[in-house]
Amino acid sequence: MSSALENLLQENRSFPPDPAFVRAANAQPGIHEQAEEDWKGYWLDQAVNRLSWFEAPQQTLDDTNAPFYRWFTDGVINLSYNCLDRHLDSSAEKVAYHWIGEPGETRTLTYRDLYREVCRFANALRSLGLKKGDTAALYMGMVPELPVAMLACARIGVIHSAVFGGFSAEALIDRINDAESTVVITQDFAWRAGKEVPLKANTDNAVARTPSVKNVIVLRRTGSEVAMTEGRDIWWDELVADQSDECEPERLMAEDPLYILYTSGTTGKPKGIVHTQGGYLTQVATSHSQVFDHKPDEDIYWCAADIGWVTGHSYIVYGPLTNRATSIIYEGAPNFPDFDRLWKIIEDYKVTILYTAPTAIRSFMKWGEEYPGRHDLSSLRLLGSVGEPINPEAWMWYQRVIGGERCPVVDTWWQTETGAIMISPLPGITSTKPGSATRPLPGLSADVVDETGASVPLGGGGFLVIDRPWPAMARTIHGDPDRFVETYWSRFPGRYFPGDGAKRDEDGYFWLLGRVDDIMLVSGHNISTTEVESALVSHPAVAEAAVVGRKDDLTGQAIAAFVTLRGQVEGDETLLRELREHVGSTIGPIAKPKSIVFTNDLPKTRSGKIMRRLLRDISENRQLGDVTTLANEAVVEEIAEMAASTSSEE
Ligand code: 6R9
Repeated sequence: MSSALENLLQENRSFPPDPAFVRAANAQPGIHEQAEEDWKGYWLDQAVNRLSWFEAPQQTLDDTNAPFYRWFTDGVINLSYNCLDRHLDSSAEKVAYHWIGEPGETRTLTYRDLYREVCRFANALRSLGLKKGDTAALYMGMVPELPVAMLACARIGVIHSAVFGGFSAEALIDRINDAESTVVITQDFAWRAGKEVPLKANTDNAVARTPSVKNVIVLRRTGSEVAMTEGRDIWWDELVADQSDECEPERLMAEDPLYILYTSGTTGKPKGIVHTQGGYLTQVATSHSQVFDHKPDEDIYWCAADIGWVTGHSYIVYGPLTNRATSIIYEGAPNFPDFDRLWKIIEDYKVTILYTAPTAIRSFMKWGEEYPGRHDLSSLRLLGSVGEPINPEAWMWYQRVIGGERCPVVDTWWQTETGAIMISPLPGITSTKPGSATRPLPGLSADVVDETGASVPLGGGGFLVIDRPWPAMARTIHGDPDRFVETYWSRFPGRYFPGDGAKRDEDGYFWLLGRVDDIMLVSGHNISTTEVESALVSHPAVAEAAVVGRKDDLTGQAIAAFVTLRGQVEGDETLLRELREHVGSTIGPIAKPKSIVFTNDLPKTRSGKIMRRLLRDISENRQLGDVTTLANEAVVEEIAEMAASTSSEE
């Protein structure tokens, strides 16, 4: 960015917390200020009070080798103990997970059940020779055995490296080789939208090119036939059959590695983000309690992300179990067998807290209100969002249609690298504004800076930075510490640069503006994709929009928009002109898209983020007229093809 980022979109709606909610909220007014008085002490208090340690830490932050920060270094802990053992006295029969298979079967795992399964599987891993410091790749769908495998690794100090079950064999190969995993834990097939995804066959293809792998453990999920390689492949059920129900948890140092999780961002080889034990669990447990206002004896909590992403690691497995939650895990697609699957689950299980992504919310909007309308959603009391900037219109729809205008909406900004939620409302404290993640959580600090690193005054936009360390921060990139420094710590020395643009309004609220790589430069103005997309989505005909800057002789870059429409709306010349005018009148003539393409779908990463880079390529290689109305099958097909062929991109 050559100058600060334009601040185009003004959003004046504001929702103060409901007094009844405030009275009972876990996080009470004043907590930000209290934490700020001694932020390191605040985090030590959270660590000691929320977690069970074999030896409680005395040390807070060690910054002697910055940016390789360390937290609570003298603490000794085991995360599976924190998630399981310590709940057994009071809550052995409490449900940890209600699991719903895509075809319709269900399972219930109490804390005692989960404890037993984890111990047995941990013993099984030990029986294969795995020990502290080894790495296991987990390539599974949304089955209870995935958290079981993660916790079993954590129990014995094995580092887990989960690879999203939607990834191809290629992506799996890179990740196994980079982490040098010695075992792959997978399943025969996974259910997805009524189809069987061949995880074992993909694993076979991968393992042919991953010399470190000695064993493959295979869970029977669908029961369809798979090839098993003698001496290498072992059925999960046979492996655990003779194992003991007890397994002594390993005493680990707070800074021992817990897991590696790969994120590719926009360019290059995937980065193996390394998280450690004590600091990670401290911040994940704290944020889970504060942001979702989670009450273990009252709530039915549902984070509808995939466990293979960081959101699932932190907010399906480690945070909720540490906080003794009862959670939902649903195996399959949200539109299977019909578009109301999620709403049916919420009604059936009386879910009180729902955490999902803007991309899902925009799909729900596109499918129409009739589907949530078929179900009683009155059990819900809080809604969360994560993964992308949430457009104000999607926020309002979520709040009204799903939340019945009674639930606070928490838009949570964070990353694989941050480990836990960083910027978010606290539902008993913060007045929310649709589209804003509001402000850093207690104990955390962030700023918006220009390219020289100077803080941008309120009302302006620029680069988001996190200007001091936090407990759940990534410790390094596996095998490439130089890249860790280069990617995150070199642009603004001493501060962490997440790669996102942001602005702050006059109240100091943060508005996330997407990846800085996506920012457009039109006639000398830096315009964020998010603001133009939000303006488009605020038109009643539009369900979803992606905009990119494409080369333009006149203006440097011109704004190219790709738009999907709601329900049965057809795109034509009239609508196209209307949309351009709508953007012009919402945020200003400078932001009017030069071209608009109506498509049935947008290319997304496997975690649901729009892949603008692909659209940019498409826009620059095609002669799109100044104003294009085409529902061009060729373009759309190409979008889909290109998206599919880059499946190794996160
Ligand atoms: C948790 C997760 C991280 C990137 C991040 C940002 C985008 C996530 C957001 C958001 C605006 C939010 N992002 N949450 N942007 N508002 N509430 O998504 O991790 O997959 O590593 O992605 O996602 O661009 O930098 P990850």
